[in-house]
Amino acid sequence: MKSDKKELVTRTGVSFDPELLIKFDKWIEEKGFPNRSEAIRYIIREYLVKTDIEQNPQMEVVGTLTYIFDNHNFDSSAKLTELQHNNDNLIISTMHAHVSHELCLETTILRGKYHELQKFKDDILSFKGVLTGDIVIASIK
Ligand code: NI
Repeated sequence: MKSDKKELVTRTGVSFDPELLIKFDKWIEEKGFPNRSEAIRYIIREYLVKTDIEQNPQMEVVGTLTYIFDNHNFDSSAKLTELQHNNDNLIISTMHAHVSHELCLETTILRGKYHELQKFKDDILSFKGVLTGDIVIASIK
């Protein structure tokens, strides 16, 4: 059954200097937001969630860690696999792609406490042969 209850919103005004507003409108257009309100809400939500997670390292989160490594310059891919096995409590799934003759890309879906995911990220990204990578984390509360 559809609810007749309307979502309440509060209107507020934001002052911009013209230069910042031009840049913001350009960004809004590039990203495809339908209007400034949607863009501002998105930015605030992102910021609040990020701040909340960073201030609560024990918070249960989900995320993906994506990294590229040089398969030739790798002292042992077995060590990387061992590192993954040692963190099997965090790893939901891993996908591996051979992106070129030398390079491999892996994306790992993770679930655990924020600080555990950060530690895993640091362990992987500091590994010999890993060239670049990043983690995306989201709250699940
Ligand atoms: Ni590969």
